[in-house]
Amino acid sequence: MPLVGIVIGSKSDQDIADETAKVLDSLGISYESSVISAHRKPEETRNYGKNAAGRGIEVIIAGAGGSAALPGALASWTTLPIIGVPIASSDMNGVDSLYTIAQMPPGIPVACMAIGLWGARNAAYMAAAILSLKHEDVKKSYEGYRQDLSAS
Ligand code: RP5
Repeated sequence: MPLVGIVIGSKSDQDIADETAKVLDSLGISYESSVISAHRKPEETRNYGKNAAGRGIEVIIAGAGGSAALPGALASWTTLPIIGVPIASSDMNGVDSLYTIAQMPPGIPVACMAIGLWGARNAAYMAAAILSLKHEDVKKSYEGYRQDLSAS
């Protein structure tokens, strides 16, 4: 059963999901990947958010571009930690998505990463940090990565 659910708002966001998946693979963290649009597939968005915890998902990474409702919409259906990645798919180059994801009103938080590939990578590391609180194997691989980073 995967620990992390990667969700993107469109197939056109795939490079962001791939970048996150690459980091999760390098840390040995299990994940699943889905394409669900908050505005084109509202029912699927609800079902994913409602059922994720019951399926064993512990962290959701949600990437979306434009007026990026997906991370907040998922957060409205679950108390799992949601990590949002703003994607530069519009003429505003992701600043629109950054503001959308970061500016969640109090009570329904979304952790907002950097725009684009940096954010995609950091979303995986943030997931690792959260999972490290409970999973000793993840803690070991994430701490190992941090030590290697420091040494390099
Ligand atoms: C958002 O709108 C998606 O996350 C994507 O970044 C952007 C454009 O989507 P497409 O028109 O390429 O499907 O919903």
